[in-house]
Amino acid sequence: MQHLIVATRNAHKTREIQRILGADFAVRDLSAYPEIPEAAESGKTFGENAVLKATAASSQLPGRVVADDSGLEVDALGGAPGIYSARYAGQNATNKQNIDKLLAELARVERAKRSARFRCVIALAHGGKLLATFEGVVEGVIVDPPRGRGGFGYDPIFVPQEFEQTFGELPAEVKNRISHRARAIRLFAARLVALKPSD
Ligand code: ITT
Repeated sequence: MQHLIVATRNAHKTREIQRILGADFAVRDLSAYPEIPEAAESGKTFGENAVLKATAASSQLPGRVVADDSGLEVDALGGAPGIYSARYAGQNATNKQNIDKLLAELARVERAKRSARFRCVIALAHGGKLLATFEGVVEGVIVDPPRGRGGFGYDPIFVPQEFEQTFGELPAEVKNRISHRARAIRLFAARLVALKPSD
């Protein structure tokens, strides 16, 4: 059994990462460490923000720490909301408020031009030092109105390529096989095999 701390306060991410990694891993997140302050996400890319979160948390925690920075890039909006996905409609915005804003911005964009992708960068750190980053992407399109109650965030408006249903409608097993997060986490898990036990 491998123990892993995910430097997130988003329980949806934690659950997905646990399911993607499977029963060989015991995953905990920062809900077990309320004393650790929230890292400032001041980077300009998913990678920079993932590194900031992972190194800040791992300087205060034992063992390996990973952080996930992720979001949705909509081509017709020049890649927005991108790194601002969680706070697109403002600090503390709800998923519904973010989705409503995105669909309003896309109102005049024809269906054929609604391509988008989810991107996830996983940063792995130990003792405050970055060890590696891993990136995963899933391509798809934005649909309106939202469909399905599964997943979180923008899942009800994202249909992955080669599927008809949104991530909100697809079973969690399917999302966790093909998602941006699944791809980044699988690269991470493959690298773990090559790391020394002390890393
Ligand atoms: P932490 O920083 O504590 O990890 P967060 O939710 O603030 O949690 P991010 O800054 O990485 O994390 O923002 C990610 C946002 O991108 C998330 O809140 C969703 O709005 C969106 N997002 C990321 N992955 C997603 C997914 O799998 N499905 C739907 N939306 C997703």
